[in-house]
Amino acid sequence: MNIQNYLSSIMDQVVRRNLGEPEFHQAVGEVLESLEPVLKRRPEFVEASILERLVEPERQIIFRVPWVDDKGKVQVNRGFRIQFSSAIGPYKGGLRFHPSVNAGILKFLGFEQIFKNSLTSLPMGGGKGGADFDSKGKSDLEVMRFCQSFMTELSKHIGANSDVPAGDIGVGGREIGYLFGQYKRQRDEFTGVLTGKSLNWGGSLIRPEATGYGAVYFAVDMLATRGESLEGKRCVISGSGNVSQYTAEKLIELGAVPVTFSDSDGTIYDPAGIDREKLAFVMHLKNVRRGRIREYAEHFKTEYRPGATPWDVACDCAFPSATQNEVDAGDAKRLLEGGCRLVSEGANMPSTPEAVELFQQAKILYGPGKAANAGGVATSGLEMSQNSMRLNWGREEVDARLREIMRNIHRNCSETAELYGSPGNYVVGANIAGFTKVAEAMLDQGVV
Ligand code: NDP
Ligand code: 2IT
Repeated sequence: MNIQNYLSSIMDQVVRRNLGEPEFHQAVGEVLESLEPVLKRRPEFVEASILERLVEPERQIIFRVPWVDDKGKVQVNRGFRIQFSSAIGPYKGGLRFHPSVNAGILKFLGFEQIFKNSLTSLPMGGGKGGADFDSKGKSDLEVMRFCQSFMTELSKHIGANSDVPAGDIGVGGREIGYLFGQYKRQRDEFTGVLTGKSLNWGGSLIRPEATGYGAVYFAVDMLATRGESLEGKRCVISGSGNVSQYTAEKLIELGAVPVTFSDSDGTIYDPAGIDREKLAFVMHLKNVRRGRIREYAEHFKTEYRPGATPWDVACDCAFPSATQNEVDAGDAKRLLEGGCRLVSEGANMPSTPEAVELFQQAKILYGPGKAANAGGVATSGLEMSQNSMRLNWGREEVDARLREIMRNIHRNCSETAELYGSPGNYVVGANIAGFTKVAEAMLDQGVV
């Protein structure tokens, strides 16, 4: 059989079955493009229709989330959980609360999560969920009532051994607390059903830091292949949430110079560099006061670019850490022209296919999200282990495990890319390595 025709027939089917879901088509397309060489070597995957099965979520749950706002008015949101693949472990993946959330976006995220989780080497399947809820401008009590209503339905479908959600955009420590409280109340169970919990009720040290730290560790390992380090490198970061903040923290620790943060309103550019003190201001601004990044520029008297992204700031390294498709072909060109030689993706699918193509043509170090940001979910896996054992590891132990996991992901992606004839191509390496383990598990488990 002609593998290319086979792959396009699968893509056609995905588009037909999931009309109007461009992000999902994009995520599937990017993976399928990498798989030709592995399907040639492993015809048993084609015979067993592994791909046809893998692109169809095992289960999709969509539910109404009614809640009462502070004025006493009933509001209704739509909640989702996409249980994509349980081939190698319980469904695992975050919850996103953002007005843009829809089935297609969560399917793209759930699909990516399958391969990312496989790369971590921990036993976790892929899933994602969330709601089209906008927490901006909502009071704590409104957020709590929303979370309680959301969990009232979600709790029927998740469990410590079946599906373990965590945070993502719009879901941080505060939301995980409210969600966990409601789960416990409904099920009368104190179990590790969510990760990203607070430390004194089952959370893991380093989980808040893990995605950002991991994206920087991945950058360190990519740079090492060219005999370079992060020391003195000027770095642009997008977003100013969880991933962006801890990316900056680790960069500062390693002697690099972060110079930007952004949010959906604009970008701050601080040519003198964001240091520990300025980062503490951002953490308080974003995590406690829940304000806008513009205030950084007002406070530290630096530049604020309303409506802009950070990609036209000259840099050595870029860490896209906000959202999908935030770097397009024009942005990629500007980054390359500004001297950027490394992109490590803290966000999921932040670069469009055209941008990825440009990075690869320019032969810069390009770490795709499913490899570079896997540290977050990996540390969620470590939180699950600690919950099962009912004990807590120390900070250094968890960080050492995270470091080791990121090193192994880097090595696995590199070696796999080399083995399949695309040395230095972390996209091919991540897709093939992540896929092969899941495909083999599916073969072992029969037609399910
Ligand atoms: P947060 O909610 O903490 O922060 C999100 C940041 O991105 C905010 O600054 C937000 O700005 C900005 N942002 C979100 N959506 C948009 C948009 N449509 N346009 C412009 N800016 C936007 O989320 P996280 O830091 O947790 O997540 C960031 C990215 O990292 C996401 O892609 C997520 O999927 C990915 N990720 C997260 C992991 C985790 O452990 N948290 C793990 C792996 C990946 P504003 O406040 O204005 O909305
Ligand atoms: O995209 C992701 O990997 C996450 N949002 C983290 C998922 C998790 O289960 O920790």
